Amino acid sequence: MEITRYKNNPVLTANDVSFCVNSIFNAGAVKIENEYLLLCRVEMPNGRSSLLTARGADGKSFKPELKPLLTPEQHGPCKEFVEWGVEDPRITPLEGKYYITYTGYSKYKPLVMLAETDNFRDVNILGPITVPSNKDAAIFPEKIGGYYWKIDRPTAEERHDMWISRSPDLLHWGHFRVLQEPESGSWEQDKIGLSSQPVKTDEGWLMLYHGVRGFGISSIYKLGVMLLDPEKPWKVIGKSRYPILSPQLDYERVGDVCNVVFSCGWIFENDGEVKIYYSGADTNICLATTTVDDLLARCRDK
Ligand code: BMA
Repeated sequence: MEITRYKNNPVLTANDVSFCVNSIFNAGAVKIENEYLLLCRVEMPNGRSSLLTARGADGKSFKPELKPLLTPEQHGPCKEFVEWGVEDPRITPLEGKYYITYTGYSKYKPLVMLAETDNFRDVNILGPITVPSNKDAAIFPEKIGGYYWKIDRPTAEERHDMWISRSPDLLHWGHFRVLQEPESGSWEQDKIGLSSQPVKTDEGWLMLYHGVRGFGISSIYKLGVMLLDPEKPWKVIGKSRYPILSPQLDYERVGDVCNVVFSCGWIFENDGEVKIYYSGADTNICLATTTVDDLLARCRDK
């Protein structure tokens, strides 16, 4: 059975934005004290994306700010790597700050950018933390074994595996290892990539991922969940056998890219509920809910 969609989906569409955008989708998510914050990708009329903050008090309704938090233009010396847009942010709370990993898109192909913020009003852009081609990255929310860790998806030579690496300072990365390959002959056989930032649970690091399979002339994007060893995060110790969410409703099937559910973030509530923010058809922002217990049980269903 799939996780529960919010009955009033979508929670945000282009009509909710006060300036002209083609679409709003693929939002990073974080709860700061009692405020829910989404950092949303907005595709501007010229087809290039910026990142826009939206805030809300209940996790179900959001008000977008009047202007983007991060645009390609404000990237100074890194501008050439993001000239075609900034996309798909993931947010990790770490050592009292929020680290945003996002895709910089340009003629050089996608790469992973890192920025830090205290409050989502001012951002400090730290620069690229991969070479192209790479995307779908997030940092772990604490050091493990004395290092920072990140997951990403290099796409060299047309392979689409998830990788993990470590760093002493968040800027210099090494000890690269393959974390997970797509499972042949299944719903994720063409490619997989990290979706949400990893979150610590009693059983290990939980994270969402997306899996893609081509059908006829198009592809279907679905969501799954994975569990990583608490001390050895390069070891996958559990993985959902079936997708936890797949495109079924009109707002997931029809849009700029049809048959897509894609997530960049989730929020863990104190009572065990998990709010998963996802986008349907690269065109809106939606909410689905489940619990930590349910996600852990799915990871045991090998
Ligand atoms: C991925 C990314 C996402 C997008 C998804 C589905 O490769 O480009 O931004 O949501 O494809 O189109």
